[in-house]
Amino acid sequence: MNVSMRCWLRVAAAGLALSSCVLLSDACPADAENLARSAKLTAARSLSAEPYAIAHVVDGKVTANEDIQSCESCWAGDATDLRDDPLDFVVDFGRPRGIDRIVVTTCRLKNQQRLTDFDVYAWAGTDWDGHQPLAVVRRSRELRMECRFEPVETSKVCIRLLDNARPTHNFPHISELEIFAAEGPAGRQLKPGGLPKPLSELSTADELEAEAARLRRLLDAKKSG
Ligand SMILES: [Ca+2]
Repeated sequence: MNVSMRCWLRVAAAGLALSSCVLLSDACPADAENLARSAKLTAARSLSAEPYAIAHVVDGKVTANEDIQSCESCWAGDATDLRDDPLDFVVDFGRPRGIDRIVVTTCRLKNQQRLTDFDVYAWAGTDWDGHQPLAVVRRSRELRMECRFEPVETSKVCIRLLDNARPTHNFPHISELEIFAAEGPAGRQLKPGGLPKPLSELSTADELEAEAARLRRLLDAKKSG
């Protein structure tokens, strides 16, 4: 792997603090149904300890601490560096649902926010729509990250965890996960195409150049827009 190229790609990707996600601090309506509660939850990699069971992300309990040595009512990922190998957290509704809002709440341990960067993708019938994430969050300092997006109809979403504030960029935590039904009809047609390859899987010069070119285009569009 070309280390300098990977570093450049990381910096370029970090600069793409896209505005597709609006972080809000207001609470969700009390009567809104959290679709994640009845969904099948699957994480690609998890910390193998009962206190961090995946069911904790939908138990309605948000971690109250700010800086302690353990995080109650959370799920946690493993020791892999998220920057090289993003961790996919999949929420499968079992049938198509119209959605337009997701709330991901993390926690802070040892004064390190345990999730700061993630993308959200929708399933497009036969594969993920990797072309256009539903939401993009970068360098968040909010523990409760609420994202609204154009309504889509999908049977599952993938939350791709990309980074946190730990120096070793691992052990991401989710304290609570909420996904809400859209009030209106779907306004965007999803297109299957697959999730973007993580940097660790870009092995050839052509793949690295293609990713660099993609990021340059996105950077140029952001600077001009
Ligand atoms: Ca919880």
